[in-house]
Amino acid sequence: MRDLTAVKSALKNHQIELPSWAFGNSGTRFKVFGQPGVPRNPYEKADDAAQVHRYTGVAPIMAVHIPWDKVDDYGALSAHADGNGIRIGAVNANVFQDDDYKLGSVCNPDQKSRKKALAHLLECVDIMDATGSRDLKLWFADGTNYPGQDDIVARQDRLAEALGAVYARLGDGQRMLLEYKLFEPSFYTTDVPDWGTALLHCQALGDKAQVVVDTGHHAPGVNIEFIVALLLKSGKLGGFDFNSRFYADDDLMVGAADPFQLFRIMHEVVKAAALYEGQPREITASGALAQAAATGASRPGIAFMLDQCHNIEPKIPAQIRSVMNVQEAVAKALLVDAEPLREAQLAGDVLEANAVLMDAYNTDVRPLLAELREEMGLAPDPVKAYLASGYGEKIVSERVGGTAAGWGA
Ligand code: RM4
Ligand code: MN
Repeated sequence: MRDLTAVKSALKNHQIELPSWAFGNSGTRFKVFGQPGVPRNPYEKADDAAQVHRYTGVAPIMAVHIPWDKVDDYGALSAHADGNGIRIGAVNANVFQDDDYKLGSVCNPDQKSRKKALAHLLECVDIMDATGSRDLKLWFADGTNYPGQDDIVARQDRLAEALGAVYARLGDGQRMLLEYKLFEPSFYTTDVPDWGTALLHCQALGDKAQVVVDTGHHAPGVNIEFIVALLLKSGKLGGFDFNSRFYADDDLMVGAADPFQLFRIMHEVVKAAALYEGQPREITASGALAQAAATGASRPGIAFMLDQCHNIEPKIPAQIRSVMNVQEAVAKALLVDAEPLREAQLAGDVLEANAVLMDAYNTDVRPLLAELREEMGLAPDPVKAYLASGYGEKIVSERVGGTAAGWGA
């Protein structure tokens, strides 16, 4: 797509979802370095998330994590977000921080622990009803540390049973997104370690169950865009948790470690016309999605979420930077000249096909994005505009007393 008006319009429609937990304190198992002015409750997290949207114009959604974001009145939280120009997004369940989950949550050999975990997952759907959220995001820390510790297949059966019960509870327009992760905290087996396992469960469940790809949850060197392409083709890509990693699940700012990988991922998304719900299809690819597009069947929107922690950098500008990094990758992906690329591919012209792709990647899209922001009535440099706003100083002086929110609290 080289028509710049179309590129800009796609960029305006593409929305990014922010994690509430990115605004609280976080760290490693060695040390959490507290930052002054961090939110003390979910309402203040929504205030901070709204700042990111205010300066980028494309991040009007904040995901919540339960119980970290537990409030008495979710309708009130939703209204508070709404009053700030954003809305509550995915509800992230947390079945990994309770003593009862030492041997797992829904896969635990002990039925009492399994029941407790399931009750929490169902409670998260109640919260979705109150907040109007579309997505329930499920990540399980379940697994084992030693060979023989538990039966791999029995654990899968327990997982399927719990997922089935949650699925049955989903209302119209609600989805469950199943997230996989290679290892950690378990070191021998993980019960949802990869996209194959997640896909099998989602396929068995039905249309409302989809896979979420956290970019930090793979072994080094895994070709993530391949996974993305196949999930898109099968209509089973529900969303992303974007972040960067150098070694394991580092949760650094997306696009910081490997902007080229992010571009390659977004290239697959753009090819599938999946940047936003109802995106017109520019080129016809093969497979289920192309057929769906041809018959006018609507594709469910993909959730483009960030899942990051800002341990040493200031949090709000780091989220703004992350949104900008995603936008840059999307802009470059939109600039890929689809027709010449396809011609080169069909002609077997290896070098030309690669050159077409690299040409888009090597384009400096920052002027285009600055122009886009000005068209949207925003400052061309969101980080600079935020820093000049005085909001950072304001929260440091206002948020005194109380307990700072943190990852895990
Ligand atoms: C997990 C997973 C989940 C996120 C938590 C905080 O590793 O990525 O998506 O909710 O971390
Ligand atoms: Mn994640």
